[in-house]
Amino acid sequence: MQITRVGMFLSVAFTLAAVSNIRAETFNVGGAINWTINPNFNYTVWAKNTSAMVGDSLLFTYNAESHDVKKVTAEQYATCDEKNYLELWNSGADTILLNSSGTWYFLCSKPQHCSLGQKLSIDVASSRSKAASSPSPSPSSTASLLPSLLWMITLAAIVVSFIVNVQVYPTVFRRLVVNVHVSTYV
Ligand SMILES: [Cu+2]
Repeated sequence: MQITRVGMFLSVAFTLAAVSNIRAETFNVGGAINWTINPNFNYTVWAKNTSAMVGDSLLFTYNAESHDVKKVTAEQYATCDEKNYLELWNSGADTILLNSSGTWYFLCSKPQHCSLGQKLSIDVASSRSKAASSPSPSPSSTASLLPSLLWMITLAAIVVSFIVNVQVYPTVFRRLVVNVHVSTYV
């Protein structure tokens, strides 16, 4: 009975570790600048430094009285067509799930905002490896550190679960050690 619970602890730890390996990311559009008019800031250049993949999300943060977010086509993006759009968000804190690969286009539909630079095109890869292998101006980005970091989290989860098992079920653990010991030398 208790052995089963130890097994459950371990499987939960493994599941958490597995989930953390594929966990989606949320990118705050524009970083500290957020979503605004800033002629010196290029949102598409910002996007090239992210490595967005299907399942990730974009968070648009802005003053809802001054801005909005419209998902548009490539043509609407190129011409700053602020009237036509595919989808509109205007809460001031919009999380948009990137549920398909390819290039996504966004702009602010307030007059002149798009032509003043409040527009974003972002490439969404179908997998993290493709996103990481796409050309990036900064090769030492956090994306390359991510896999090893996730392995460390995985190991930590296993170690923590082990320690918890030892403390919660000391007798079971002792029995487990004996079993392992015995089976090793049989
Ligand atoms: Cu705007």
